[in-house]
Amino acid sequence: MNLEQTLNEITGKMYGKNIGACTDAQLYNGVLQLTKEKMAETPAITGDKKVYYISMEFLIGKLLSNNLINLGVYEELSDILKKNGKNLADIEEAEPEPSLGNGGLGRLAACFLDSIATLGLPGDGIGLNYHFGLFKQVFKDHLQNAEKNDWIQKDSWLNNTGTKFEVAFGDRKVTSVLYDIDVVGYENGLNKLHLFDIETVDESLVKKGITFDKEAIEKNLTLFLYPDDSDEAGNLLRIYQEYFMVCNGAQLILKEVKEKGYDLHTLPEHVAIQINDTHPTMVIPELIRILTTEEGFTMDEAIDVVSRTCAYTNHTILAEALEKWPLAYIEKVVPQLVPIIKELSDRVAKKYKDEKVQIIDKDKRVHMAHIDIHYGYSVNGVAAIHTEILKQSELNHFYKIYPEKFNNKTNGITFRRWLLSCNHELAAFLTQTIGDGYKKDAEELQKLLEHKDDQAVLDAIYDIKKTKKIELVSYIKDKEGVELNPDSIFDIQVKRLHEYKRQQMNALYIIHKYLEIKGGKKPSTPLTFIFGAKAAPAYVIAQDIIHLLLVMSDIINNDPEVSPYMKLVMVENYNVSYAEKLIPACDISEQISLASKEASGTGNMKFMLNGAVTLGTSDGANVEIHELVGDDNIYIFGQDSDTVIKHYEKADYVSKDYYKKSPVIKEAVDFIVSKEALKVGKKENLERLYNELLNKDWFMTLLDLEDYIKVKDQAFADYEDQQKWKKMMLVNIAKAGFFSSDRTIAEYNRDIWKLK
Ligand code: CR6
Repeated sequence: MNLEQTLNEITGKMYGKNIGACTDAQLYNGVLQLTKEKMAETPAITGDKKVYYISMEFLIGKLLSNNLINLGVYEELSDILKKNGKNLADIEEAEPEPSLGNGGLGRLAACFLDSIATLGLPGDGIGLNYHFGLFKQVFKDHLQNAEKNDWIQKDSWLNNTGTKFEVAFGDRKVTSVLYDIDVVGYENGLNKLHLFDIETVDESLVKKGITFDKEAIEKNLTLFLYPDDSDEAGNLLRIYQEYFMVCNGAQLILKEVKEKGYDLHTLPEHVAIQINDTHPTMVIPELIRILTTEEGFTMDEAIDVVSRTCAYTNHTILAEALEKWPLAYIEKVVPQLVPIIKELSDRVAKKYKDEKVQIIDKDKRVHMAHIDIHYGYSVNGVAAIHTEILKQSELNHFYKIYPEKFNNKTNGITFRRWLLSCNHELAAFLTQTIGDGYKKDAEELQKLLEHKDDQAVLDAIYDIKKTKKIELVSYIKDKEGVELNPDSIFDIQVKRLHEYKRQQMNALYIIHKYLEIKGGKKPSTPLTFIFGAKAAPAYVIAQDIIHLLLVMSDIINNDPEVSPYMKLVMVENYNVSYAEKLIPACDISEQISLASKEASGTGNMKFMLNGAVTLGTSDGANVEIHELVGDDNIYIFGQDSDTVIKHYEKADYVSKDYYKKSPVIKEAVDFIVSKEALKVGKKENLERLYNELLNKDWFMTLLDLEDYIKVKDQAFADYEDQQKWKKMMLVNIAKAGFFSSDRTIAEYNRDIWKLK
């Protein structure tokens, strides 16, 4: 049976209709079924040794388009649907986006699974199946509201495996259920994403917005990703979730190893466990617990075997994100781990006197990262500069003990999703120009450099950008009700909202531009500023920044004197699907974190690959982008990380000094609490933000603001020179190959996992 006949048979059985008679939603279900059948026929990737990537988040995004591409049937199916009067893009719209991640770390995990399978390496993900995942963002009265994100439908990518495990907590025993999502490599075999759920989960527990009874663990355990942890109950719930994940993960791993007939003493020869940030750290003491209590290992043996199996990736130097759980909390949730954690801590204390490397500190808090570093065999950062900062300052005390454990793995992105799927036009054009070798070997994108002076190629790249801008304009009109001008410059900042990422600095630039236009100085090409960001519900200042952006968009877009020259839109509920529409349409990619604070960033790579030019600080992977494209194809501004780290060490940064010194800064900051802003916005939020900037400004917005304005103005001026801009676009695309997650995963495998 050919693909068309099979699909007709499926829709016939499901709805009693042929393809042409189905609605898009029905067809989505039909194509889902078809794709799942195709995947089930794909051979599993096997081998002597397997990697397990354990992560609290897997921000996988919609899967249909990617799976079809990886299975090699996207074009064929698209044609079949067209023949039947249907459009694959419309059908993709019907897919709900899984809500299993938050930001870069979760998206990275998803890109990695794609690359692991694409490289033909045996490797599965282990995580949780959150029913409402990360909240859905809704704007009301210029404020963010959080609602539950009900993404799981009757038919979905989740397959109930029937596998169940018992998980014992201090105060209760629960049973898990394992759901799997198939992960198919690009023209390669099949791995799995294992998502554990709790048998007794109860969605009806959620009452208003995202509030629920935090103590009803049996019912709430897998409802939300990162439930509010501003109180003790929230913290405990996080520990319940983390232990639930690793206890299930450890049981699954050991079961698979035993089924293959391997002796558990040889675990490191057959298994590598990559610990994605500190959340899965308890897998270390949990494995030790199982091996010593159930498998007859001595403590020394268990510690040795586990330490040679587990590897840790650090994703941040922000202290708030490096978990330190009070021992008393762990005692309450998983008392059985406490003796093991104490044993691990005692062994360290005996060997090393330095307080900075202890596992349990004087205040009886357990430093999760310290467990990973002492009892794992590899510690990696996620971009060159980030790893250097870990070695030289953040984790220097550990680096001195274990220099051989430290290594860098600069992040990457899967080109299947971030080029082939989200930008069919560019992918097709690249294939036509340089052949399709780049699809398997991303470095082949460099062949594009041979066309640097080829006018037809330069024009085509520019035209594709225009096409994607027009598509985005219509999408945004539909979704947000704002009319944008596709002939304007699209300047985009999309990422989680956090002060270190400095959306507030971009907002101050926008205020500055607005005031300039009001004063009669008009930009020669109109400007469009686009933001997308969710703020953690308990993060007050981040909410205030969203408020300011929404207030400014109201003021700017409704001012007939200003709106022909500039527009501002903050898109609602920014997620992976939105990113796939925004990134191909971007001219200028905003990567403006305070130097030293963004471990890597991965959005920066996605924008570059799609022909946007980066405006950024010397931070994270921006540094490597800069090295690759050279000074002429990027806009770098602001203080470097050494300077910033010194300011932190000496605590000598005073934002008010910058405010007083610079009339431009003062004018922009004062506008936040001006009559005009207060007429539209809320006094409480705007004043709080104003005070924060003047009196705290932990992430040094005002330090870099003037340079930011100068360099950004230069970028806008350069855009006028179309020829110059087209060449910059071309160089950025051509140099993006390094950021393929296939390269990253090949390095993880070469240096850390060592799978065949
Ligand atoms: N927020 C880093 O901040 C990095 C990703 C993936 C982050 C970001 O720079 O690109 O991880 N860190 O490595 C954490 O989530 C802790 C992120 O996503």
